[in-house]
Amino acid sequence: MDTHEQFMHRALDLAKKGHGSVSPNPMVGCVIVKGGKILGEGFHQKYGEAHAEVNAVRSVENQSDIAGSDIYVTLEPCSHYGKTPPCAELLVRMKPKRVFLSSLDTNPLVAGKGVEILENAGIEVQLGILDQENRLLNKRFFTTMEKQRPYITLKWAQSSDGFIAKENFEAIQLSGPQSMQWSHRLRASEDAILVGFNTALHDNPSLTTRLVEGKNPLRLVLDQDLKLPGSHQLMNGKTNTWIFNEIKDSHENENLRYVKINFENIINEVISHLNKARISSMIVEGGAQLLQTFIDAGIWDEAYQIISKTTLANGIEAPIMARKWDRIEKWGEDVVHIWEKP
Ligand code: AOF
Ligand code: ZN
Repeated sequence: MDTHEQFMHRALDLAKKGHGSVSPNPMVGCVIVKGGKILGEGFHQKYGEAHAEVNAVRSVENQSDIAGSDIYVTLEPCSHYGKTPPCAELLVRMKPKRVFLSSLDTNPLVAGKGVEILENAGIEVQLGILDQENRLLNKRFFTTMEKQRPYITLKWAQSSDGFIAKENFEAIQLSGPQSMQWSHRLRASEDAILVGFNTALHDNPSLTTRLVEGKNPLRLVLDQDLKLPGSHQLMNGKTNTWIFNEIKDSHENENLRYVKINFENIINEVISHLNKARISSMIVEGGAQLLQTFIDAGIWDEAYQIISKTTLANGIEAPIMARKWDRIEKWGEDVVHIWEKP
């Protein structure tokens, strides 16, 4: 690793400290270096508050020392007046010699204008240091900016003979304890989780993170004709839930909202509501038909097929992927096929 990568690595490590408190903003870190030594550093700590560059500049006692320095930022400094003034202009005032960046900010409000401000001020800009690492870290942010939709993870468990459920939907536990832990951790890291009507009705899931520490995702359920019994877990008002349906639009209580959509175009309708609410990631947990709709439309980013040792002999067929998996893992007794992209 060269020196530039080392400092950018430090900036990325700082960025990661914002995990869980900056969404839907990106995690961003910044390091100010002079004479081979770190003069100051900072990261974006909380949504709506100071950006990484501001915190890094503030961390330097005598700000005139920043003149002639090298500044490492994991994202192109912003050029817009948002909740805070433009970071690119702040950096220009600090008169660094060079600015090193991981990735361009593909937010249309920025998209190259930050680099332009720096270069117009005579500052040398180098782009692309640890770009891939940063794009992976901020996969949710970049997906919302570039695809106008949340980052989507598909996930299901199936029997060794390819069934996702019994014909009569009788509840059956397919995945083992290790897979369950993983899926609760996944729930804690994503903003929302979607299930279809049959899954909600027959499995009566709670879709919470009760096995791990972490926030519950926004629960989303498709209930076209509002047939889900009020006694079901998804209706318990314990955590934020939206019921997509064709009948009404209303806020029932603090945690229960009905959202009217057109079921002919489910994926686009759901996505557009999530996009408006700035929900930047979603897990699709089933059932088979809903997962297959996302697979066929090619609208997803990662997929996990958890294969249990159990056989069912007949039942509801699991979703079919169009190509072979990218990675295979063993989680306890379960074999997991992972697709890293469509
Ligand atoms: C930076 N440094 O640390 C971050 C940036 O609403 P605001 O003002 O907080 O602006 C949010 C947008 O700013 C966000 O969508 C992204 O384009 C950029 N985030 N930019 O220079 C930072 N977090
Ligand atoms: Zn900024």
